[in-house]
Amino acid sequence: MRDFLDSTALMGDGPALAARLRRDGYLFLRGLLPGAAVLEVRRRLLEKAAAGGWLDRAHPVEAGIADPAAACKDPEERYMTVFRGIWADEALHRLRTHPAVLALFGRMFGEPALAHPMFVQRNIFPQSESFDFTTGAHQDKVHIGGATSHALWVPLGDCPREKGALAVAAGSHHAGVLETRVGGGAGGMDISVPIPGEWVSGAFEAGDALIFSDTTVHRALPNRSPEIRLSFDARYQPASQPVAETNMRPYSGCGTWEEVYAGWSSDDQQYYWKALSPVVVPLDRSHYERRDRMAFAMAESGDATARDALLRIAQRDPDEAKRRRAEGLLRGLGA
Ligand SMILES: O=C(O)CCC(=O)C(=O)O
Repeated sequence: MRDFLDSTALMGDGPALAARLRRDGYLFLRGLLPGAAVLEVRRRLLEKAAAGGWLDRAHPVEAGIADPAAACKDPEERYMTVFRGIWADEALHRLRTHPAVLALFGRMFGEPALAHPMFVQRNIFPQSESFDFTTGAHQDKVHIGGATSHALWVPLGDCPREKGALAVAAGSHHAGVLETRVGGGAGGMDISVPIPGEWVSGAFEAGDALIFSDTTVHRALPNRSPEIRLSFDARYQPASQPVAETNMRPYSGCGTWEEVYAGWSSDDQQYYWKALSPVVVPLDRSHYERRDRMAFAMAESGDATARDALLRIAQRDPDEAKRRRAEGLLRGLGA
């Protein structure tokens, strides 16, 4: 797999960045965020991971070495118990609204950028024979909805390929929204057709960032290191365009904004989006409905690969009857 094309030299030129993003579907930028700020967030999150029992006590917390016996994943309850405190971290939230990030998207959009209030923070335990949560090839559009948005993927600390760096299929965004099947990794909706474009990836240092469009196919490389791979991915769009309501809430399972902000030491960046008066629209749920029908059919025929999708339905679907059905099928699969 070839290295990302480095677009750092274009960082100050919004129209040139936008043109390259339109052409390739991604931008790799070194040092978009100050490395020290990223490492400080890493330190804060690792303290919480250690307190939650995720780390190997034989190593310093800063090394981030996982305790394999603690391996867990979103949305399992033992993951969420620790994750809620991690996701609420105020320094983490401020990283995705860092002035350098908002200014970059503003330059590209030619208008103020809205950072979606909802964003994802990921803690990917090392891959092993008994554990794998490697993100499969997917597009974000089906999850994010609304107007065209762009993702910012930032590893919290250095992230060589073998620690599970992200890879994108350059040029794949030109093909529009592709067919999906039930997948095991994040989101549970993987591409089911041949993927257009060329896969590229690279080694990230603290502060480096990857931007990609909501129809750019991307996936993670497996985490073959002994460390937990910490990262966040947030989404941005021109503030004048509609945003799906699901992006206005805290991350699923993390409570209300009041609960998230309750432990903050300052109100800096709380409810920052209100000043932009975003136009909020419903999420087009048809992609989830299709995935869920497939997951139910798979589970009914005893296919345990539907488990992660069923867990998401059981914990997150707004329809109670679907949540119950997913719970029943999970019991049937022995989960
Ligand atoms: O970090 C990962 O493993 C997946 C990230 C991703 O899918 C995204 O940023 O949209």
